[in-house]
Amino acid sequence: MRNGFHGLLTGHYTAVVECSDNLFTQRNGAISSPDFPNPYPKSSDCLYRIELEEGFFITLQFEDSFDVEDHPEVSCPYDYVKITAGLKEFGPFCGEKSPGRIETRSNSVQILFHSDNSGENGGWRLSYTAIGDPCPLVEPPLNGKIEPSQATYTFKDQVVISCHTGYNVLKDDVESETFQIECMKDGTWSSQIPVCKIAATEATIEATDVRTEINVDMDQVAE
Ligand SMILES: [Ca+2]
Repeated sequence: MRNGFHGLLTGHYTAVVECSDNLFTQRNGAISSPDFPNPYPKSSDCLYRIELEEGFFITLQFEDSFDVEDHPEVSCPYDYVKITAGLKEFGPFCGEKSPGRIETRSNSVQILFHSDNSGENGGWRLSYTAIGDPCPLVEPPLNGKIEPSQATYTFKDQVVISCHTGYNVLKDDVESETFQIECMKDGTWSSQIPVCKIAATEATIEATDVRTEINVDMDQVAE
């Protein structure tokens, strides 16, 4: 046990741990207190930022092993984890009960971890994932198929539509072998599904623009 008033005083402690420049931009990741699973350093203010493209929603999952110094009567006066996600705030968290799963519904999350100048506690670790809203299920066109086939498609997922042999993809009066659509952040597809049209029996040979370009920049030829 510790002196009850000890950490309640505002002190001018110098942070001894460099942990305030942590930017995460991947859709999945793991974040922990410094030195985890060993006790975290004293007198630290750590800022971890997760910044993703708008349209993704970040979910945090704290591991069960959670140990941040607390106080039986005062809420997290010594050490704490605080989370800000857009206009929402979660925490402060301390004690030995893991915050568990936090669905922030935000593409931008800041995790602040503060420790005072005493105590020995194991700290915390979380993993995060980010996913966007789902787009409506897509059905392949008649005589065609879509790839990849998934139960759900969410923001950034792409689908390629192609047609069976003897058919071409027809989209906006243009025939092609495949057509790609993407699930957008508002949960709609970038384009409607094209149709599959019977390929013309007479081969239409378009003049191919064959150009031979010799691009030698004489200035850059050595010697
Ligand atoms: Ca402490």
